[in-house]
Amino acid sequence: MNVGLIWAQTLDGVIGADNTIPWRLPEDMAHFKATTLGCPVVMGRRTWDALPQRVRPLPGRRNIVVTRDARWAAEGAERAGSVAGALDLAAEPWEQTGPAAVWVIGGGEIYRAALEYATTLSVTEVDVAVDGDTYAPTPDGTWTVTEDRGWQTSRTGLRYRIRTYTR
Ligand code: VY7
Repeated sequence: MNVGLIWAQTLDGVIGADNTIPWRLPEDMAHFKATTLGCPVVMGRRTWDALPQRVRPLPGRRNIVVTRDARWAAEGAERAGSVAGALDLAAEPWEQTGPAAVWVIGGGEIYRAALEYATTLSVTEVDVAVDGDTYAPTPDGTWTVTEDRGWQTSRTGLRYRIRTYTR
């Protein structure tokens, strides 16, 4: 099973501020949905809490939430005590066969713990300057950019590009 990480960041690497994403980019949300639909998604408990109630759980995907709190439970979510445990859960066969890929969808603490298991990174770079408190990991020399759709302009006016790293 391939393990992918998917995030959107500013050029400085900011992914969040006060448990929210400090910009609006509908094209990136569409990319996120198209990429993750049908695959299990792994997220931290803070990211789960940050999802709007109307999209919680994210529809059409197994939602696996990482928390150290053994008593935590939420409708539509499965709990795991660690990222490794979440990836084990995600690998279990769902219908006939196991999933081709699992996507780790955040946040910062979970990306850092999951990076060692990952073979794919989908990184949306947003040309915006915002103050943040949560940062993306920096891909090291083991990663190469294997897809780059180039800079685009959102209908919101923000410039962004979506790149894929593999190793
Ligand atoms: C998370 C939402 C947040 C706020 C409002 C709506 C990349 C993104 C994430 C996470 C963007 C989100 C949503 C969007 C997805 C819809 C449901 C509504 C769906 C990430 N590159 N971008 N993110 N939803 N991890 N990586 O917007 O969700 O998928 O069904």
